Order: sequence, then C-alpha cells, then structure tokens
Amino acid sequence: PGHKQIGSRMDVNTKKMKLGVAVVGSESSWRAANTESIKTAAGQDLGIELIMQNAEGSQARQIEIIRSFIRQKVDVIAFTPIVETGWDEVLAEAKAAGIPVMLSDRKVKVEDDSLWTTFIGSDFVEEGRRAARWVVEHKPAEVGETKIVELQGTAGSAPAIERRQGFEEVLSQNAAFHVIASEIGDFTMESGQKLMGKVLQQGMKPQVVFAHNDDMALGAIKAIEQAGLKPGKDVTVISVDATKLAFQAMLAGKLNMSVECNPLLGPQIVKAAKDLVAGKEIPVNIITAESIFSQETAKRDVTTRKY
Ligand code: GYE
Repeated sequence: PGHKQIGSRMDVNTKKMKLGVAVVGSESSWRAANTESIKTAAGQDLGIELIMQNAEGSQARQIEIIRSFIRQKVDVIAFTPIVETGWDEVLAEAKAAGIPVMLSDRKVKVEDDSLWTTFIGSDFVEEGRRAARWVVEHKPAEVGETKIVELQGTAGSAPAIERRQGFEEVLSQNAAFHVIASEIGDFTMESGQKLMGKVLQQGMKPQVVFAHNDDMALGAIKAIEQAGLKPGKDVTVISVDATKLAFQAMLAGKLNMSVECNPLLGPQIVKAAKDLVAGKEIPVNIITAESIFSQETAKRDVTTRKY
C-alpha cells in the first residue's frame, strides 16, 4: 500500500495539464505566427500537454474539434472562433463538462457570457480607428474627396466586423472621405488580389485601399500592379497586422502603413490556462498594447521583426 501511495502522489506531481487548442485555419502569415507562438510557449512548459487541431476555416469542423476536446476531457480549451456567432450550444457542452473555455484572438457573441472565461487578443475597433486616423492625417492637400476601397476579412469574424466599425467611426467625422466599395474576402492573399482586380476592372479609381490584413493588402498590391498602376504611389495601400512581409512591402514603397496586431499570444494563453487550472482569478479581457508602422520606420523595424 505504501508503494501505491507514493506512486499516486508522483502521478499527481507529474500530471500534465491538457490544453486543447482549436486553431481557426492557415489563412495568413499572422495566423502562422500565432499558431507557432502557442506551440512554442506550450512546448517550453513541462506542465502542459498541448493538443492542437486546425479547423482550416470551417466552423463546423471547429465545433467538432471542441467536442473532441470535451470527449478527451482536456483541462482547458482555447479557441479562435472563426466567426462571432453560432457557438452557444458547443460552449454550453464544455461548461456542462466543467471545462473552462478561453477565447484566443477572436471574440464570440453568445447569449450567456459565462460560457467563456477570458479573451486574449487585440482591440480590433481601435485598429480600425488607427488606420482611418492615418488616412485622414495623410490626405494630400490637393485632393478634394478621398475615395477609399475597403477589403474586408472573413464575413462575420470579430476582426472584420470591428476593424470596419472603427474605420467608419473615424471617417464618419470627416466629410471628405468616402468608402466607395467594401468587398468581403477571407484574410487570404488570393482574396485580396481577386477583389482588388475586380474593383479596378469595374473602373473604380480609389486613392486609398484599406485591407483588413497584410495578406489581403499584398494581394491587392499585385492586382494594382497588374492594372499598370504603382501601389504605394498611385494608390495608397494600408492594412493591419504589421508582419515581416508587410515591412518588406513598405521598404519597397508598395505598402504605406500597417497597424500592428500582435500574434504572439502563446505565453499569455499558457499563463492564463495555468492560472485557471490553479483556481486563480483571471481578467475577462487581456488586451495587447499596439501601435502603427509606416515606411518611415520600416527600415529600422524590419531587422527586429520576428513574424
Ligand atoms: O489580422 C489576420 C488573420 O484574427 C487577428 O486573422 C486575427 C486576424 C489577422 O487571418 O491576418
């Protein structure tokens, strides 16, 4: 019996916490950095067993993944909801199983907010405002009205909804700025290229393109070049994320500005998961402090960029 007791005590000491992470997809280089950050942070922590699954852009698959985490009796679930709505049922199942759910990077809209414990990510509304403020500040004096094309991220996703909201909020106070088209994409480079190509083919002549992420902006840059125009000069291109590829495009003069959105959430997710299991109180919102980057500082910043 003595033996057994030591054995079980050792089990308790060496028992790893199971962290189930439901990744939304592989749509962008931001996502790649985010996924890597979570893997690295969990991998460095001997107390954590990471179970990571990628839904590849499908909400139905993401719901299935969360259900499989519940069946495996993980200790904590962290997930990035592809869209804001449609989670009430599966999150209620997690709650009934006694498994806390953390929202990583994107938010949900559910009837009952006790279905999730904490949101770890960025203030997307503020990111949209930052983009618009930059546009207002950099308006060329000779231009009367500024025509803007917006390339939105995934329909119904928190970053698309909120970046648009913040952008419009600031522009609505400035009569000289008009969003002449707002196209819905999915945060991929291909969608940015396709949508911008369509806009130009339709004969629209925007002075500014606001893409909801860098990948879409890089796609739009290709389409602008294909139309025989100079991105960054003939058409001002701005976006969100500030990834390394965006810095390179800024150095090449093709992208004018990118609002920072930090994907390196791994350490905070791991810490919050451990605090939850330890029964500690954790904040409802863990928001990352961010800024903006433009061509002026790109040269200095690109060298230190990790993603
Ligand atoms: O901006 C975009 C990604 O949810 C904040 O999703 C994230 C967004 C990010 O695909 O590049």
